[in-house]
Amino acid sequence: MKRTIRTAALVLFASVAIPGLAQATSHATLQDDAHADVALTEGEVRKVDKEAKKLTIRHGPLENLGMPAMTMVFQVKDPAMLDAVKAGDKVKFTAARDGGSYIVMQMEVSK
Ligand SMILES: [Cu+2]
Repeated sequence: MKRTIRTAALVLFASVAIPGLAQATSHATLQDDAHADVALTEGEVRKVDKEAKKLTIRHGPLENLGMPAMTMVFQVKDPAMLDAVKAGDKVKFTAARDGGSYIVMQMEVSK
């Protein structure tokens, strides 16, 4: 009898705890997508590919994405970003993840 009660309590706990966990996870994802209060990261444009609408950027750590410094290809939120920079330009930018790709959300050219 005691054992049955304990099992029932465990099942009840699991059914309450697991949806709570799922909610916390999706909330964190939404915050990343909204990139609220994401700090600007420094980078250097290595390549501008206007046809593919992509930028290759050597970037510092992107803390919101848990990414260390590296050189990689980004898509751009606004194609006008491709006209604003050329290879060798120093930039400050924020990026977000969209499935398997990364998108420059905001970018400033450093003088
Ligand atoms: Cu990277």
